[in-house]
Amino acid sequence: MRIDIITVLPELLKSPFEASILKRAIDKKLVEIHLHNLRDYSIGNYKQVDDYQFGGGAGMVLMIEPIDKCISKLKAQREYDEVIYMTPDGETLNQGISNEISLKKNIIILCGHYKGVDQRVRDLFITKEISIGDYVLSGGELAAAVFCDSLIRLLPGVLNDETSALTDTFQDNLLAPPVYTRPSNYKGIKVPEILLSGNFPSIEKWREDKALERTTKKRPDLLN
Ligand code: 6GU
Repeated sequence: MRIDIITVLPELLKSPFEASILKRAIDKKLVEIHLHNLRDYSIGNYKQVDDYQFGGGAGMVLMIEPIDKCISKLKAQREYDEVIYMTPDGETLNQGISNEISLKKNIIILCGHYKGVDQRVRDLFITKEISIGDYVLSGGELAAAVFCDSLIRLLPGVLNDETSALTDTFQDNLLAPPVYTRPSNYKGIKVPEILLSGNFPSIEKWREDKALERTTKKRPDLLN
């Protein structure tokens, strides 16, 4: 998979890909992340990428021309399956969307900023709009990092058996069951005995029961 990210703040998007699972995925060439600084496509001497909105009102709007230049240059080099705009008024991200997008080959992610982008960018170039929840971030960069993490960990070869995505919370619309590690008795607080029994069918049954119990209690909306 190849992900091209267009942003006015590429610095904000460097570190998430420089550690742990995401770094390993890049090192193993399972994913390519290409950051594009929108300012490199700006017009005029001031490197302008945003302007006041027509009709008045507070907040700057990202202009269409630099975005058009950047997207057109990328599209001239390869085919893209999706051009995704990160915005709080997009579709709320969930595991199903991540599963679907993780199967794509090439995607562009445009990070919104300030008051957003000129509506014509959305009308002309964007194939999907994604939000990561009902709260407002200063820009789409951290949301893009969250989205990319959710995609990359699903790519074949990124996770080992031990951290398999198949047992994740949400992958089957259930929260994950409780987990424990050593010591089995900490100041008198004991690990559930079943987990020490070596009886794997019973352990599996216990985990399923606990997953359902936890989901019923904490996220009953997932069971519908
Ligand atoms: Cl994608 N962008 C911004 N600016 N805020 C958000 C968001 C995105 N998702 C939730 N809040």
